[in-house]
Amino acid sequence: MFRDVRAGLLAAMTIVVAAGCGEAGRHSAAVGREGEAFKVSEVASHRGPTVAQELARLPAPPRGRRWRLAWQDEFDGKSLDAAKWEVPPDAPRRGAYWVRRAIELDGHGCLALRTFEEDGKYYSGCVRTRGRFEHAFGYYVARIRLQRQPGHWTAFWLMGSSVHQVGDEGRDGTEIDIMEKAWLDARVQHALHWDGYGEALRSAVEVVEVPHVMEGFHTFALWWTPEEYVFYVDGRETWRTRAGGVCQVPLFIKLSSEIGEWAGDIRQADLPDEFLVDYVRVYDLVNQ
Ligand SMILES: [Ca+2]
Repeated sequence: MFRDVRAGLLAAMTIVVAAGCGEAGRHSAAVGREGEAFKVSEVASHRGPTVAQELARLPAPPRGRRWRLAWQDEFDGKSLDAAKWEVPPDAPRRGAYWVRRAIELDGHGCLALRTFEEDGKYYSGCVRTRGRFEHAFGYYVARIRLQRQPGHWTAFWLMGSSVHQVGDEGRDGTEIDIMEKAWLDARVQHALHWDGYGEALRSAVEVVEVPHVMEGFHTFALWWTPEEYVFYVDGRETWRTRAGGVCQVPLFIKLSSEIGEWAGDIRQADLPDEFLVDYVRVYDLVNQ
């Protein structure tokens, strides 16, 4: 994914800390920018929300419309569902490698993308829904526990082949980075890239601060409409933009970990490290 760092408006965010993937764990209350405490989780088991619970928390739909689940993977099985996800062929990626053996289900309801070192070479992984689920508009959400070590960055993003086309701004294809995490502090990046990756490349980037984002699981989401993009962390709006004219074509979902200096020095990392994804869900607006 293209990397372009711009210091952005810092948005103080609330947190939801909970152990995930079905494991019991701790959770804690959080205080938002306005000082109000938010109820953390009504889920006694400390699991993430069910679809029914999440539906009740989604942003209010426009009048006469309601949300309906369009696609999901809860990662509850023993192996990655090949009907939902494509794994790119093992290949070099930015001086390291994306390999299939970096990808597994952890047996506790999560997809694990592992970053590891062998014989001085570094490996990480990527999965994508290309050719399986390519979709325009809707509410895209993933529940994630971020990496712990420096030198690699994780991302939940949308991509399509038409992003490489130059012209018509981002309407004919935009890389939408719902979450990029290159830092081990509170910063989270949202980004849009369009008109290819050459001289015509245009980008819009927002960096927000999410206290305690490095602890436990958090949801990262995008509400993509024909008119605008709205980004969320833990259900709280973090960025709203129409940059690039808003993509009007279907995109596929990607989850990835990449090695690079943007995220620090991988040689300082205590490996293996992992990036856990409890679920990815996509909701559509439909008529009531
Ligand atoms: Ca799960």
